Parts: sequence; C-alpha cells; structure tokens
Amino acid sequence: MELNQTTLIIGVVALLIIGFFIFSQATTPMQEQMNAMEQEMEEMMDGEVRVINVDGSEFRFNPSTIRVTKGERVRVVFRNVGTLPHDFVIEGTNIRTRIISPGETDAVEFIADRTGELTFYCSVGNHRANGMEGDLVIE
Ligand SMILES: [Cu+2]
Repeated sequence: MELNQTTLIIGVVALLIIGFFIFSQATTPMQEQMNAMEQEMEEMMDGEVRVINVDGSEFRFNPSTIRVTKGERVRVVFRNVGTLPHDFVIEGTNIRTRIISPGETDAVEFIADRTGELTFYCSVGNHRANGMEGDLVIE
C-alpha cells in the first residue's frame, strides 16, 4: 500500500495547526492575564478581612482581649451564647452590633486605622459594670 505524499503532508500540516491551536489556547497572554486577575481577586477576598469571633454571655466576652494590626480590616462576629440580650460596642466609636437575643449573631466591620487600646463592652443594663467589657489592642 502506497502512501500518497500529498495526503501525508496535509496530515502533518493539519496536526501542526491543531497542535499550535491547542498550545496557543492554553498559554495566550490573555489567558495568563485572566488567571492572574482571578488569583488576585481570590487573595483579596480571602486576605482582606480579619475575622474575629467573639462570644458574649453573663457577664463576659470571650475572648476579652482582641489584638489586631494597624491598617487591618476587621470583622467582629459577635455571638450571644448567654441567656440575656447582649451587644458589642467599641467605646468612643460608632461601632456597635445590634442588641441580640441568646443564640443570635451580629457582625461589625471596621478598619483599625490607628494604634492604641480601645475598650469594648455590652451596653445592655448594668452588664458592663458586672464585667462585660474587654480590650481591643491595635498594634
Ligand atoms: Cu450584655
């Protein structure tokens, strides 16, 4: 059986074109750029917010000291694990959760834009006087 030379050449050329097409699809600068952007966005989504879980009960916060770094975007997720309503308020700011019922969760988000030590507390009744307060340290 004799192989037609023209057919062979066409076949080889076709394979080269297909190969080049697949190769260029995988590595075009556009594709690389898209991958890089996608990765960057994922990093932003993951790395941008520092999430801190704080539990409130009678009459304490756990943890009672929160340490963050200046410049961080902080999200405090406050969960009421007690039997009375509670909230989470940062003294000297307008950062506060709603007063939430036992079992509920509310969150506040802020940027720790200066170093120092702030106090957080529960504004319900005499909870703070009973010890429901803590320190927010921004280093
Ligand atoms: Cu309280």
